[in-house]
Amino acid sequence: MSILLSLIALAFGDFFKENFELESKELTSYEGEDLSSIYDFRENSIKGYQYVTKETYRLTISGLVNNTQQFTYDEVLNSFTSYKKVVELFCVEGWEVNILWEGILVKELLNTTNVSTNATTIIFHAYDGYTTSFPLDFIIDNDIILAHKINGVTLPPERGFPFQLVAESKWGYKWIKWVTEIEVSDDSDYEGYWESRGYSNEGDLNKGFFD
Ligand SMILES: Nc1nc2c(c(=O)[nH]1)N[C@H]1C(S)=C(S)[C@@H](COP(=O)(O)O)O[C@H]1N2
Ligand SMILES: [Mo]
Repeated sequence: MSILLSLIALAFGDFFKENFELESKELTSYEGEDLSSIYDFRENSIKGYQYVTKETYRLTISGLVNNTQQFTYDEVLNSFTSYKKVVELFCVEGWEVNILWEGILVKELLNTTNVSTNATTIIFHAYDGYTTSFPLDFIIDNDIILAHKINGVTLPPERGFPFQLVAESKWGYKWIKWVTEIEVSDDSDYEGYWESRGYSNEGDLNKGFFD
């Protein structure tokens, strides 16, 4: 039976593509550059889609900081400047999407906490238990953003609402969705969900994705 269903899915291709609802029409190009669609992502999250409630959601910044911070969704959007970037996401499974992202600078979030001088690493945690990490310098030097919009619309739950990290120049598994916590750490050897299962901790696009 499942073989039959797979054959039908193969035959119909896009017919079976997920089609969740967006708050408005997504952009198809930006400053002359063609964009992929929000529907071009393939879904392979470790625990499937996560539905985060905006009202009870908090973004926590913790670890090696002098003041731990907690922000509501609206506080994040209203207290920090948003920036736009067109960045391509490449999954190790061999697909990619070129997307207009809009979000706030992670370093501006960190600046509210007074980061300890011995911090080296930023560990991101998500609603589904997923984690990934980066050198602190990577986050600061590349103006890495936490996106709340994708192709001009609010991230739908299926795409990581409320926030997805735009880990430019890194493989897709570093682009953590449904971010709940940003932990400042001195553990440079920390390994996230896929990293602890054999994928490169550096996760650089211009290198292989296995360690
Ligand atoms: N919280 C969380 N973030 C995640 C993942 C996940 O399973 N959970 N999967 C990662 C992977 S492997 C990729 S390629 C990108 C995009 O995956 P998507 O198409 O499933 O959104 O999200 C990344 N972020
Ligand atoms: Mo992926």
